[in-house]
Amino acid sequence: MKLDDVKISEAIIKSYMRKLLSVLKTDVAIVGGGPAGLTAAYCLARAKKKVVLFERKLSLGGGIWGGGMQFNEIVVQEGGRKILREFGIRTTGARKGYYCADAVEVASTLCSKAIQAGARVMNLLSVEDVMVEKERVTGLVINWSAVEMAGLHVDPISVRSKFVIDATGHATEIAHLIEEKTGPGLATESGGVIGEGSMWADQAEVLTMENTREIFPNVYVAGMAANAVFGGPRMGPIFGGMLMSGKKVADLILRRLESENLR
Ligand code: 48F
Repeated sequence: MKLDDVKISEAIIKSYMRKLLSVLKTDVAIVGGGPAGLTAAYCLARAKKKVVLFERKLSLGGGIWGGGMQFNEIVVQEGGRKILREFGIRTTGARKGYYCADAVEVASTLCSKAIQAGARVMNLLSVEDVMVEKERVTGLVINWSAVEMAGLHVDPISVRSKFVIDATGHATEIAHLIEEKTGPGLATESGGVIGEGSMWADQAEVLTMENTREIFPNVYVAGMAANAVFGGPRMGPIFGGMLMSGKKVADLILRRLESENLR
């Protein structure tokens, strides 16, 4: 068959537009495609919920790829290893309780499993604001990352979602946006983003799980963003807490969706 260059363009545009139209209204919109966001996307999509994940960068995976200081290996504890196994990702036991996984295998597998489970993953799109109606978040405001990077004066578009997950990592961007726009109404002691503490992996891993919760009506925080919002310490290249936080946030939202359907 003789290839027609314009037909290639037409195929891409039609297919992308179908995908974009399908994410205008979802059950859950996830901001950030690191380990927490991707795990949440996979768990929610597997439960047959309509999920979209927006990622600013070209590649998904957030902080996974570089492992620790560019040694492309990550460490997980027992709980994280169990989740990696569910994804079919291999681990090696360097020492009991400190299991290693190949960072490239982890990033690529989380990404492909989330998409194959049915999550829509939109890379190169940045979330620049939230929609707030009657003191609850009802959706997200998105724009091309290229527009953001170039600082162009181009208005964004909006997507509606029943729930939003801030999985933006250390930057905790959605929580910051909500605080800026609506005042100190977050579910923290100060009502605002407290900010991340210094390195203390042991505490950070425990607190990541505790801090994975709803921080504003309809908005949940997961992964490193959960610690940053509540003032928990940071951690190094240990990723069990990120994976478990992604699973926890999905479970919390699934319960909410279920109870709202029963009403
Ligand atoms: O940073 P990231 O990997 O977050 P995470 O899932 O995991 C944290 C670990 O990687 C590591 C750690 C634990 O060991 O300390 O840092 O909590 O992924 C966050 C992703 O969110 C994207 C960002 O590009 C990154 O890939 N992101 C951030 N803000 C936005 C965004 C935004 N406004 N719109 C779209 N994507």
